[in-house]
Amino acid sequence: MARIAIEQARVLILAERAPKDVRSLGEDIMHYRLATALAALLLLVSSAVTGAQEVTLKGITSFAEKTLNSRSFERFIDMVNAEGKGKIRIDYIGGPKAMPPFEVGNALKSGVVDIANVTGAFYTNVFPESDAWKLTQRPMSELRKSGGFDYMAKLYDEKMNAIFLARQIGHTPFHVYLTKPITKPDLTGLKIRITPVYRDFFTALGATVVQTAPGEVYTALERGVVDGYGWPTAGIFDLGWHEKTKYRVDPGFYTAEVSFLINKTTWSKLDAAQRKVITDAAAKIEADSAAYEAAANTADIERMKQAGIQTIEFKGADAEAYLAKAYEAAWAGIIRQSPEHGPKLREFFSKPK
Ligand code: 173
Repeated sequence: MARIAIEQARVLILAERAPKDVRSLGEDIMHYRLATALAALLLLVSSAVTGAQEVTLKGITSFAEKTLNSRSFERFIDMVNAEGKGKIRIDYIGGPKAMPPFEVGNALKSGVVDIANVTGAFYTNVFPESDAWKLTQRPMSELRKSGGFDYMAKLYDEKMNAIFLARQIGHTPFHVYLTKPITKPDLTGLKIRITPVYRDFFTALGATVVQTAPGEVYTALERGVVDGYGWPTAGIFDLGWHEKTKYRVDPGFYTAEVSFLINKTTWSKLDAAQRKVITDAAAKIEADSAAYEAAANTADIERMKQAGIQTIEFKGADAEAYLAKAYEAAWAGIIRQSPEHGPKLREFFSKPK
């Protein structure tokens, strides 16, 4: 491309010289060199004025488009495309209709997509420790200083060829939602829909577990394939699950995580200005997430009440035992899968004793 431009400029400059009969060979060579240098200079100046070409990144979300867990990614894309005009833009490919959620991790690793909105539980096939984000009991701002974030960032680099940009969901617990009541923390005899987030805990509570993507939950409830499911505090109205849900179990446990990741090879090709557009927008979303989630959770708790969804609440020592079991079962699972990194992550992520 640059070579063609230089050649064209050289032809134009050379056309300006004296008629052939009054030129020497030495003059011709000198003219040729001068023309080449001038053309290259012109090209340099014009690209410095116009800036680098606009780069387009392919963006995917692992949650349904325009639903709670995708909305902050959509806000992020809008910010990048507005701030990055002429420099960088994200082409939003969409959600699970474009790509199954459990394939997003591999697609990001291989560069089939450049940027993804996804939770660790959906790519344990690529990087088992990713599911440990749910066990953070310290804010991201603290983890970014304590070394906990850097420890994970190194694993993202090594295992996933990815860079972790921002955690857009990080202040919301998960719950058990049921179609049948329970009277104590015991799911014996119940079939519960899971992802890796809930597997160890629900199994420890005696449930029979069935793993599905969120897009299959409604049908599983409708057909009675499951008696309940795990999900964060907010979002059950997005896909109509409230129609089939009778109970929410409190307290909630863990802290849901949904984050933006970018392919490292893609990242390495961006210049400083393009990277700044991305990191500024990502930081803004992470900083806003607490307020964003609090509003969504308050609204959905009220909406569940209005919809007649009853709360089954464990209190006092029962609640404590329930939560202790949740963390114990999950850490045991993480450490079983990653004896090397699991214990380190537990130290970084757990609340001070
Ligand atoms: O239940 C799920 O599909 C799941 O693992 C999850 C994780 C983070 C946010 C929402 C759902």
